[in-house]
Amino acid sequence: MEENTISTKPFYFPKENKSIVSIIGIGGGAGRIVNEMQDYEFLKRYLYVFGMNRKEMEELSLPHKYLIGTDGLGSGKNKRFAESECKKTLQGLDKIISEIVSCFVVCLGGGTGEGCIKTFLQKSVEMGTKIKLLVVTLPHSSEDIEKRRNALDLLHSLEELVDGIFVVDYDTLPCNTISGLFKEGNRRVIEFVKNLIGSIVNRGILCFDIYDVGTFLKYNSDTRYVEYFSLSGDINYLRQESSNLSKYLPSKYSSDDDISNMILLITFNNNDTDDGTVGIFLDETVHGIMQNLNKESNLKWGMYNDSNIEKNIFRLDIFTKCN
Ligand SMILES: Nc1nc2c(ncn2[C@@H]2O[C@H](COP(=O)(O)OP(=O)(O)OP(=O)(O)O)[C@@H](O)[C@H]2O)c(=O)[nH]1
Ligand SMILES: [Mg+2]
Repeated sequence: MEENTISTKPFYFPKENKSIVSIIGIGGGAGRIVNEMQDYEFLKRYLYVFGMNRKEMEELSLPHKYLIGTDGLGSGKNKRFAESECKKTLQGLDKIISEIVSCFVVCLGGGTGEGCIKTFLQKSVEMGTKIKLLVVTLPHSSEDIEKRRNALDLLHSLEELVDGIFVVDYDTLPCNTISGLFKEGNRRVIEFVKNLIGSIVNRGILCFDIYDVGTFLKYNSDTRYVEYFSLSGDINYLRQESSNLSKYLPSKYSSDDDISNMILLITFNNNDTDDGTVGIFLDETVHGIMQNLNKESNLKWGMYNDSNIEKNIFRLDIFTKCN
């Protein structure tokens, strides 16, 4: 059977999947987001999509896509139906869910994603996956208040099954149209996944490993929610911005002191940027960030090369947890 045709049988799985990472989109919106992640060559091999709507899935170009249920006609917005179809076709999921890092993407608010996510997560817990990440979008209030409330309740009930959660809340995005919201939602989910997974699987100048991310997620903080933002510019700009990082965090955090855990990824053009500039940048910006953080906070940093970045420009990808 060709892998890029959607199977009418419940699932088709490759025989061997020893991948250290799997990124799994469940439902229509999540499927489109994960499909878009193919733009990044290094992510391609980790991508999987599951859905119930055959027509929607035919529009995706990624090779590993699987139908939940047998008819491909959708969930009818019925979470219970989606859940029971998902449970029936669970066998073989252990070939796709990685035992090392599994990242599940769901756009909350629909029948398929909301109906199936718990089953996937429970399977991952059963398999003993070391790092279980959940990335969700929350429906906009204008879509339906009740839908949003249900999504928040479901999200709360999933907390105990995962190590880390990243939320893109449509109510907080600066967009006026639904298509604008979805575009920005896609972008934010992709940036988060690309940069966090990239820090593990890409070789850097000063690298990160899975246990660094595991420590960030599991220790020194009671929350599972991760905040993420990115800053990019020259030394002067970054020195100034990094002196008050809390302005990039949700308003419930009042100062850099609230940050309990941080992963700082520094990316620049190592072939072009002068060593002296890198040294000053590290001394001033990175050291400055460390000094502003609470003494008990746990900071891990890594350095990566990107030859597409302009000379003497640095990008900081910042993941934080706040208590
Ligand atoms: N970022 C983004 N969000 C989307 C997109 N499509 C839908 N959404 C959001 O995702 C929510 C759920 O929609 P779907 O992903 O289609 O739902 P589903 O899981 O496929 O479930 P059903 O369609 O009910 O079977 C919506 O309420 C929107 O808020 C998309 O293409 N991009
Ligand atoms: Mg859908």
